[in-house]
Amino acid sequence: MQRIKQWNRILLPYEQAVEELKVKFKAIRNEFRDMNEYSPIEFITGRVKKISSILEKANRRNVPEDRIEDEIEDIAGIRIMCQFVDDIYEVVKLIRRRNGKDLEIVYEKDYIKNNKDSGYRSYHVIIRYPVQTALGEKNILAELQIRTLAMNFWATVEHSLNYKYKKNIPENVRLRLRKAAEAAYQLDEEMYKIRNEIINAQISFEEKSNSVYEISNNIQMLSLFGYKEEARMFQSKFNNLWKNGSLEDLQDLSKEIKYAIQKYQAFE
Ligand code: 0O2
Ligand code: 0O2
Repeated sequence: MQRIKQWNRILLPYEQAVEELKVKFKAIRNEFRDMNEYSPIEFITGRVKKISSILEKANRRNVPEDRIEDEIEDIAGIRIMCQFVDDIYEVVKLIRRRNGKDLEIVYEKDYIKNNKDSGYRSYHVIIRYPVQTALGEKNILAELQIRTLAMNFWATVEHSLNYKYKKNIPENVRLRLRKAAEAAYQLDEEMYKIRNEIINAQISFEEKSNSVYEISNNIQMLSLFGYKEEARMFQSKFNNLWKNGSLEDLQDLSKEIKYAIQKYQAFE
């Protein structure tokens, strides 16, 4: 009982750190949203490890109780979920920019480029984080896990199966989990490709609209300046390109009309 009380006291700054870090990462997400910009952070969760799990991990790793706070790095854990793998590296950059300011990076582990045997993928950053307590500043270790929604789905299910089987998952299930991890990786890749195709299609649509707008305006201008024959000729060229022309064809026509306007202006 006394031991639990003592641990509850030890864990107080860890709870404070988790709350503060959640607020800080949520603030980053909200800033992007307020600027109407895409946020690399989808959502954040956090937890303080249960006392029983801390002691079990310490026991498994032969860590004496007075070394637990220095050697168990994930007593405070923050999980940052992203839509795409690229977003994970954006978040890592954001964290690195804060290194030496409100946190200190101890080390990083890239389980995306080097996934674990289980199939686990995520990016881990171990930080030292200062917490202001009633007794002064306390520096604690915290683990930031950054992963995509697909990685999180896989890790959550795998973690609960490990719990169910008390870490003795049958070999055939382990194999299927590895395959499922590969499927989650493929899903991340495919969603990223689809997203990029949509973004590129949007950019191309906007550029096409801009060219069409420019061409129509400039043809009208030619007509207003009295170059009706030329305006008719460009209008007919434009009518041919309007439905089937490529973006490059439209941009070339737009340049041609602008050049003609400059030429006629020079004569006036
Ligand atoms: P928002 O704006 O709704 O995303 P809290 O005390 O609320 O700060 P707590 O108690 O840790 O945080 O909550 P929890 O259950 O860990 O979830 C943290 C945030 O993640 C919550 O949002 C959840 O809505 C969100 N969340 C959890 N799972 C998912 C998920 O699968 N998809 C999405 N998109 N969000 C999820 P907030 O903090 O209320 O803010
Ligand atoms: P929790 O709170 O139950 O998630 P280890 O000694 O292998 O336990 P280590 O060396 O401290 O761990 O760090 P590691 O391997 O970098 O990862 C620590 C955390 O990453 C784990 O915490 C998990 O949250 C997550 N993780 C690592 N490998 C796997 C995996 O194969 N599957 C899943 N689902 N998660 C993994 P804990 O200790 O399990 O705590």
